Amino acid sequence: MISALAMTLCNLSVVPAASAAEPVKIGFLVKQAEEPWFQDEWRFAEQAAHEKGFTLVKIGVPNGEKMIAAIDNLAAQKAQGFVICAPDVKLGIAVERAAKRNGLKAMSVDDQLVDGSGKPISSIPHMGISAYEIGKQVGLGLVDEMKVRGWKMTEVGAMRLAFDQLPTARERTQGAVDALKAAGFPVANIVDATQAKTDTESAFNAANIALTKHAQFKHWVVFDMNDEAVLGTIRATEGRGLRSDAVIGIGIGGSKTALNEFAKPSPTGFYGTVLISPKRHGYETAMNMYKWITENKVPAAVTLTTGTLMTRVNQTEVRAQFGL
Ligand code: FCA
Repeated sequence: MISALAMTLCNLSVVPAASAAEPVKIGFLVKQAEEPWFQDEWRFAEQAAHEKGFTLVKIGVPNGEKMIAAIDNLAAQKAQGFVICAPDVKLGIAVERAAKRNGLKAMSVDDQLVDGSGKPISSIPHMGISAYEIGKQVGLGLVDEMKVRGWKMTEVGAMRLAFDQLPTARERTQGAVDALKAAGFPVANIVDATQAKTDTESAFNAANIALTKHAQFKHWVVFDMNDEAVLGTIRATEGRGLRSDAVIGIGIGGSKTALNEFAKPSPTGFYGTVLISPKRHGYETAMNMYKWITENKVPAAVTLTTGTLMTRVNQTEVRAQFGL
């Protein structure tokens, strides 16, 4: 009797131990692997992998086809889950289906996946930035620096680099527009330049067209969804002979794209960025996925992270606050 009970207990304890012993493998899929922000996310996800002893599989997924192939490939490699920033948030249902089909847990980072009607997909936990608030910080930073420079707002053009099909991009720039308006910036001076893609080159091209159309402004403030787009716009202003004292650009991100600009011997029009946390987005998402797999602890449905305005002057101290 006792030995039968002991056997049962022993068997019970063997079951979870056996599954826990299976090596944990987690995918980290990003839309633009060449962008420093995503490389930082990967680096911090690797840190979680080292700490917990799981394998991190990093895959760039620049389009839908590559994305589906990557998810199927993860399953073939016996991964248990993945974190994803998809190339297009409208691929949400496709991600959800591919994960289900393969028995993989999925969570999104940065860009929240949506269904056919544009509603966030609730079965996929998400970590993103508090886009509108961070956009407002950008706008306030621009207003403050215009005051420092003693600019007359009527002589200033505000360039919004737009990528409105991506909700987080739209919310970020809307926050900046609202902060400018609240400070009395003339609405008629706000110019939209639409990016075809969210990279520096697309921003450069879009900004060039807008600068040609609106040559009347003496000064410019520049804002958009990330540092890469501000950088492209700043290069376009330089190409038109606008000096750094005539342009104030504030990005969002704070990774190498911004740091390289701050490291130049003299300031450029890239005045600042709102630093956001690649550590939280990389380390924490990977860790949450690990706990979901090993402890069945489902991550929070939505986590939104904050940012802090960083310039070449306060960069060391702001980065330290973020553990960078
Ligand atoms: C989006 C952008 C990235 C970064 C991230 C937090 O995915 O494309 O540049 O800003 O959000």
